Amino acid sequence: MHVVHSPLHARHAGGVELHRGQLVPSFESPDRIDHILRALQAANAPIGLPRDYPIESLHTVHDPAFVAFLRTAYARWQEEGRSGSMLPSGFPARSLRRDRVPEGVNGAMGYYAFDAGTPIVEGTWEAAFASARCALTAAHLVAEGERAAYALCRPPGHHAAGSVYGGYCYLNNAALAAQALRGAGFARVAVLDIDYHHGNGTQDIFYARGDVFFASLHGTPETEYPYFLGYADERGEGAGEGATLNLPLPRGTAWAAYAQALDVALRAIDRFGADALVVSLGVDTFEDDPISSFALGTAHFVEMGARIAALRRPTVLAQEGGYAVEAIGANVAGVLAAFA
Ligand code: Q9C
Ligand code: ZN
Repeated sequence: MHVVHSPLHARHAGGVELHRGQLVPSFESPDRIDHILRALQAANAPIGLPRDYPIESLHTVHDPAFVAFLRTAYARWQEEGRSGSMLPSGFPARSLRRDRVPEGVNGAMGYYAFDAGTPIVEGTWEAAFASARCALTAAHLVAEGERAAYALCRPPGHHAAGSVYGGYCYLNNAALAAQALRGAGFARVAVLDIDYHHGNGTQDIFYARGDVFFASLHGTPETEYPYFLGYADERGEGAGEGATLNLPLPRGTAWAAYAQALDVALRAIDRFGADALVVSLGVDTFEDDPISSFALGTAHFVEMGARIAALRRPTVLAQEGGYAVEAIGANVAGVLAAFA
């Protein structure tokens, strides 16, 4: 199975995040990718660079003004004499909704972000755009006839909506891949999000659409990030009514309950009649993940991949989270094994 990877991911480095009241080095670190690459090289997977795409190819799911903000934000920050990580400190919360982008870069940052855990550093744009190109390339490989392709995306994407970033995500790689598959002629596309955290961005992008099904298994938003979306009663709206399926699970969920929920999601995708599948592949469901609370072991990721591959749909897998760096390679390779 083709792996698409760009070394430009490493340009996104050195960021800090607000974590339990402290500024700490970002859990979403470049060495995650080194570990995944090593595991995939050991499995003899063919690894290639992403193709070139113009910035406009991001506008299939993202607002052009939002993309321009991400592209120019760090230069604007430097013009104000600052360095290090950009983090927002004020947000248009429920009582401040004017839906107006402030002129200054600090206000604009708060307008577009939804947390103080997603730093923009000097190389963030380059890395995020390269990550999106990995997903687009994987989608086009599948459109050209590959049975499956894996985009080694970093930074991840599923928390980013059309004009909102957060949760370590800037551009929504999985949504870009799903939309590219639609554009290539797959009439019905399903996104299966198995990251520990709810894929609020992907859900939002496709919420009112009946042609893209979104199914997600995740830690319940009652206690888990991103807190405000991912409840079971979110089922889509308008033409998308019934095309969103949320399966929130309690902290501590282990394989037996997880596997049952996974089968519910897979049956729904099958019933939807998906012509192609995008998997938001987070492995932060691992028992030793430092910021998550499920209890899956490395062997369970192999079983997970086998069940997903049994859907027998042309499949793009895009890397999302996973922060237990020592195990991330084995866990990702475990899911991918059934697609090899
Ligand atoms: N600072 C993904 O897995 N955590 N994103 C906020 C700790 C944010 C996870 C509290 C977790 C985002 C792609
Ligand atoms: Zn996650």
